[in-house]
Amino acid sequence: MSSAPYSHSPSYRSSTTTAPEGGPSPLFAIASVFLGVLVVVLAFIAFFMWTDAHEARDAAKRAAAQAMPATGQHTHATTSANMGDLTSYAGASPANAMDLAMRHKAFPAELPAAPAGPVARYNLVLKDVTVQIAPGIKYSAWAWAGGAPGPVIHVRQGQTVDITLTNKGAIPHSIDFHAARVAPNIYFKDVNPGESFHFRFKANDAGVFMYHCGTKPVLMHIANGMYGAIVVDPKPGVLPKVDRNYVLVASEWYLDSDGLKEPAQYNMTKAHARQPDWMTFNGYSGQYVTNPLTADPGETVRFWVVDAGPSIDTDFHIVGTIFDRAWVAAGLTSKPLANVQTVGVPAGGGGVFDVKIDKPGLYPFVSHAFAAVDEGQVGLLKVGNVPGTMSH
Ligand SMILES: [Cu+2]
Repeated sequence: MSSAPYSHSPSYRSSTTTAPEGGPSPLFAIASVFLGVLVVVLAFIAFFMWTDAHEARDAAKRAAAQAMPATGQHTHATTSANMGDLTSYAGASPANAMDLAMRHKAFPAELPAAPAGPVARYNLVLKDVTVQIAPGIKYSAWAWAGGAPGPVIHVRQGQTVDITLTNKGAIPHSIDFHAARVAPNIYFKDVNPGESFHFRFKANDAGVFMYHCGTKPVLMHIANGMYGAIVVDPKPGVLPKVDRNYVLVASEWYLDSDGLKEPAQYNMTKAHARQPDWMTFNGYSGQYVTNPLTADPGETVRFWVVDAGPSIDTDFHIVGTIFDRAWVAAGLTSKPLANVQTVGVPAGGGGVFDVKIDKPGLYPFVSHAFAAVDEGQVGLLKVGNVPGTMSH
């Protein structure tokens, strides 16, 4: 795209520099008549092309209208519902926000142990639940029995993942595992309210992957809290040993009200505009600022980061240090980047980051796209026994 002005300017210059000087010659007059005819012919061609395009557009509109019922009741429900406006509720907080923040029980970021044996069984329950996404901010979520994100699933490469998905919500939902190589129409199918669905897949690819509800409109189901992370350990010896493992799921929230008195609901207009009110790690704004993740000086810490989106990337960075190793896109079979400052994790993607910090202190981890920090995508890694917390 940026080369367009350069490719245009030489031809513009050459046409001006070769224009005839002085009075018109007979040859120039003939050329003018010819050009005049050509313009008329071109105008006709353009008119017919426009007519064709117009008809094609009408046909596309008719096809889209016919396709509408097939996309399900949810699309219909959301288009007829109040879509909301772009009024921002970022930073809304009650008078006792600090007290609430201190009392909030943080989502456990420590990577849980992978189950032993050849099969890892998980029961996942989808539920309509009111969650807190920031101190004093309530949100009507479609999420999991424990809120959003869903439980961290941890398996070993080659293990069979055995999933039972139970839908205790009011509308159909589904689950899409990015770690699976399976036919989506069979495995990621909609599960009706009150029903369960059981399936298995083999975790053949190591890494950290997103899982999410894939029911339409997917934007709304993810934005409402239906996402989580699955860690697939590679074979022993592939990754260097570390002292601590933390899992962070980045996401954003789009609100139709401040959520202080009544739970806020999803706002489709903001979601389409990609203008969130809150952005979080593990579902709650700044929860690891008041409840920092910890490490001892000299330890190596591994962060398994998934960006659930639904639409905004996270630019992962730890203030005051540099990642010793970064597996971009979590492809653990390739060589990691060494000594990098900030690595983008795309919406729907993951990354693995190793960092060794020798000096005691409070090290903020952020999405360095700083609007994300203002909206809550920030936490602290507390290295050593240092007092207090800090905001960044
Ligand atoms: Cu859903």
